[in-house]
Formats: sequence, C-alpha cells, structure tokens
Amino acid sequence: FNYSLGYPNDMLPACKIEVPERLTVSHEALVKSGLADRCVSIPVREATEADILLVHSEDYLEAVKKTPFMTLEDLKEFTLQYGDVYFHPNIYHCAKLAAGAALQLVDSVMTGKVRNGMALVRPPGHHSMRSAANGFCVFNNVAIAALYAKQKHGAKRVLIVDWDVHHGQGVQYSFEDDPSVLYFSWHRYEHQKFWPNLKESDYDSVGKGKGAGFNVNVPWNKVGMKNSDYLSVFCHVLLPVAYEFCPDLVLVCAGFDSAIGDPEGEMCASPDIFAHLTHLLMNLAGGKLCAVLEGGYNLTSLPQSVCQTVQTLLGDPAPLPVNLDGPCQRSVSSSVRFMSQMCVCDFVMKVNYIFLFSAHSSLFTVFDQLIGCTEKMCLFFSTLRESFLKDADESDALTTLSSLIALMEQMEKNEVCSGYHLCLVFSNAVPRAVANTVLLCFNLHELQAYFIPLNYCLSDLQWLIKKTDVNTSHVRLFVLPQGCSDVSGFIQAVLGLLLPLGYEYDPSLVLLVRAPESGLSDSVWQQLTGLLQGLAQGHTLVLMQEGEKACVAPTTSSLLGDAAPCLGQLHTSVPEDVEMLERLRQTLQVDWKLLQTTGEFTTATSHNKINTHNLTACTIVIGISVS
Ligand code: Q6M
Ligand code: ZN
Repeated sequence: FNYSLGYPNDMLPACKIEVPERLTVSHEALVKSGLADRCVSIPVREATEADILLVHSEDYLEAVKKTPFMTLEDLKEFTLQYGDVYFHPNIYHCAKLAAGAALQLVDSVMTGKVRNGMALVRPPGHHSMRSAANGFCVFNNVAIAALYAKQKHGAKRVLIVDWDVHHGQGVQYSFEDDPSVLYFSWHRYEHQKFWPNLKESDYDSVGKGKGAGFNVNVPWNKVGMKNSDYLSVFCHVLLPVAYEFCPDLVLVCAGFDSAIGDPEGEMCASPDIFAHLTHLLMNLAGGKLCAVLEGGYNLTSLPQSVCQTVQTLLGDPAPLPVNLDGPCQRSVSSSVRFMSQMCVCDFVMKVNYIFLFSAHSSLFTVFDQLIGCTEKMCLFFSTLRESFLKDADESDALTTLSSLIALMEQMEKNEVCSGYHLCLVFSNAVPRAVANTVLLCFNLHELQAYFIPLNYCLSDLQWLIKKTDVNTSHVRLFVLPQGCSDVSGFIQAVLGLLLPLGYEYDPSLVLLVRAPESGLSDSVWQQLTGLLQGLAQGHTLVLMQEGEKACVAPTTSSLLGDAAPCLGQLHTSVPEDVEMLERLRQTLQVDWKLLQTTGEFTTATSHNKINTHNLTACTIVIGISVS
C-alpha cells in the first residue's frame, strides 16, 4: 500500500476524485471483513529504472525523475503538457511504488508463492504512455508488469483484462503490434464523446501487424450498464477469446469506476459482479491472476468491490448474481454483435448433460447415510446393497435420488459447499433419477427446470421428453441432436451458451452429470466444473459412475477450488458446429436474454459505417489462430 499521495490544494481541479481515501477505505474494508487476515501481505518495492524502461522512454523517465525537485510553479507547467494528470512532488516516489507493487505481486504469483493476488496502488497506470503521463497515471503499472512477467518469468502469453470504466489507451498502445499480450478493455465511450475521446478506443481497433486480433475493445455507447451487460460481454466476447489465447498469466486492470455510484462511470453494475468477473478469470492461466487497482471513485462501492474481488481470489464462493435481466439491447456495441456471432461455436460432443434446477429439498426425506464430511466438501459414497445391484434400475435411481437430496439439504443449510456422488449403475438409473427429481419437484412446486442434455443416450432423452409435457410442466428440455467435434467447440458452447443460460436461470444448485466414457479429458472436465461453480453460490453436485474412479481426484480438486489446468491454445471451431450452436442460441434467445447478442445497432455516426470492412476487422479478433 502507498497512501501518501496527495495534491497541494491549488492543484486540485479535476483530480478531486483521485484521493488517498480510496486506498484507506479499501484497506479498512478488507481488515474489517476479515479478508486482510486471510491474505499474505507482500512487501512493496520501488520499480527500478530498468523496470520502468520496459514500457517508458528514457526521456520521459528523466523528466519525471526531476519532478520531486521542482517548484510548484514548474510542476504546474510540467503538468500542463499532459492530459488530466497532476504532479505532486511526491508522485515520482509513489508511482515507482505502484509499479513496484505490481511487480512484487507478479513475482509472488509466477513463482507460486501465492496463487493470485491484488495490488492496491496509487497512482493508477493504464492511461500512461511511453512518453506521456495521462489520466491520473504516471507509469503504466500493468503494462510494465506484463513485460516483466515475460522477461523475468518466461511468460509466453499474457492476458490483460481492463474492467476499469475508462479505456486504458496506454496499455493498448504498448501492445498494439504484440501478439504475446492480449488486451481486452470495455469502456464508457458514447460515440467518442467520453474521455479520452479517442477514435482508437472503438471496437474496430483490433491491433496492428502481428498483433492484429490481440486487442479487443468493447465501447459502451450508453451509461447505466448493468450486471447482465458485464456478464454477457464476458461470456460472449472476452472468455471465448481468452480461452483460445491460453495465457500463462492474467493481469487485471482492476478499476472499480465501472461499479454503481461512480461519478466517472455512471454505470449500474453492483459490487458483487466483480466476484463473478474474477471467478470467470480464475480458471485461466492455471489460476495465476494479478489484479492491480486502477480507478474507482465512489468511496462506498469501491471498497465493496475490492472486497468482492479479494474474497473471490481467496476461493470463497461468489454470491448469487443479482438483477440479471439481459443485456441492454441498444447499447451493446456492434462489436459484441459481430464478435459473438463469430465466437459462438460448436456444441458439446461427449458430456452427457448438465442439469440446473432449484432445490426445494426441505420437503424430501433423507434416506441415505452420509460418509465423511468436511467443512467445505462432502464426499458422498452411495453404498448400494447387493440386491439393488441386481434388481431394477429403480432401486439405484432411488438411492441416487436420496443421496442427492441428502447433499442438497446440506448445501441449502450451507453445511457443505459442493460434493460428488458415485452411482453404481449409471446408464439408465441416473437420467431417471434426475427426471424423477424434476417431476417430483414439479408436482410439489412450481419449479422451473431447464435441461441441457448434451448428447446423452437418445432413448433416455425420449423418455424424458415424453414425461415432460412442455406446456403443462415448467420443464424445458434442450436437446442437441449431435455433439461438437472437439475441445474448442465444447468450451465455446460452455462459455457462450451454458454459462449465460445458467447465470440467467440462477439455480440454487448445479447438478453436473458425467456419464461413463464421456470422452472428456480431465482438464476440460475441470474447466467445466470450475466455471459452473460461479453459479448457485458454488453449490455443485457431481454425479459420476462408480467405475470412473479416475475422475474422482480431478473432480475433488475442482470442487475444492483448485484452478483447472490449461487447455492449450485452441483452434477455431468447425463451421457446421458454429452454425449449429448459433441456431440453438437464436432459438433460445427468445426466452433467455443473456443469450441475446444481436441487439439492434445504435444509430449514431460511426456505427453507420459497419460494413464488410469492419466485419473483417472483427473477424480477426476471433480468428486468433494457433498457427
Ligand atoms: C477526469 C475528468 C474529470 C484510472 C482511471 C483514470 C481516469 C481519469 C479520468 C480523467 N478525466 N471530470 O482510468 O480511472
Ligand atoms: Zn477509470
């Protein structure tokens, strides 16, 4: 932490909001909530000149270096050559500490000393350029950290996610032609009317030369963006690209001026959305994530947002997302439209199905016994009697059902967070057990249940469909006739379809069924399990067949919050799958607003120019290819 950055009174004008209290209230909130105690504090250091020169020019460094010795008059004059930045005699020292803090964090994460972390720093960094201070920023903390991670720790690919409400043009410029650093930023834009008013903040700046496709801008042309808008852009734009990119490190330009109540952003996202944004990034790069504070000027929502971020980094389940009523049609930028159309890809080949539903378990009786229960995790093994084995499916189904209910009850009471169950007889019993659960629940309650069966044995599906009268029950069944062809397709389907659907459905439990010979590798399976834990406050229940003991360890590891292993760089999906998934999305989007990616265009100027040229540019963004 560095607190000591203040400005003399006569230099206050537009920087009234960038105050030392931003750090003190954030830190106090972390202490009060007990989160600070659970973190490892890393001592801060000053960035060296060599560190700073990774991004900045010698001339600029030399100039800034002189500022501590300048008279106030000279400082004023020095300040005037830059935009929206204010030099205090102490700012050079603070700026070195801010960059150094980011580097200390990168060191700790890259060496495995800590899993992830957050640096609370002032001044911020993402606007500062090679030879210019700008927008409260002196040195570009995150850009320096990215190059440092490459140079010192051999990171091959670094993903920078800039969720600050301003465009980090300094970061964009630093890596414009560099395919090893993927920069994503969303920002208030209002057709270039919002600061910093740059043409190059628009969606069609996708990078240059070899870096083409490695810069992703999502300009917001309206204020008031909500949780749904943020989640929608993560699911449909950022995450598909990020997974394909396969970073070795994720850096977050963590500005919280994108939260509600901020005087700069004027957005409406609640602080807890940052728990979800954080969670969604935590299975990339093997969990190596460094968040570095940028903006955030509302002294109420800032500390809350910081706490949500840190709490999630610590592995606590994210709270239920609130107010998800679909993205804002008219302002989701056109880039989202094109990009998501390009992104949404193949569908799932081999996982059997994922079943999201609300548990009303209080009405059920607990039949079965619970073996081995820890605070966070319950390992639940069904012990079927010999006779059950031989006899009808129904017995196994009943046992499975009762086991599930037992676990669900524990979850509802928050005695356990997640769990898995190994069923003895799988193929017929489980779908029926699950179906029974649905129907049982439905008979007792107005339960909405949505199925996403992914290529499960067709006879079972037909059985389910027959039992499930779409008109009278509140059960919906989505069937994909065939699965997807590969990992790329699977991940695209999960990110572009399953996650948004799950977020909007807002289940109280996620039941994840893995049928035998699912064909899923451990890493894909763990990604799926990890990502789904953003839903239902982390209440995930996994069903596997008892024969598949090899899956137990990876599943347990995921349920306990370990980051999933990387999938490797993904290639683009096959056209047939892209089409199939897009068709499905179009069908479902009638009911599911978070699947609506094709909002109408806004009418203003630059958007009339959408034509094949821009489409091509956007296509590049998605077509980040392995070769
Ligand atoms: C201020 C205009 C005041 C780190 C950051 C910095 C934002 C700088 C905003 C400058 N404009 N009415 O992105 O939050
Ligand atoms: Zn900002």
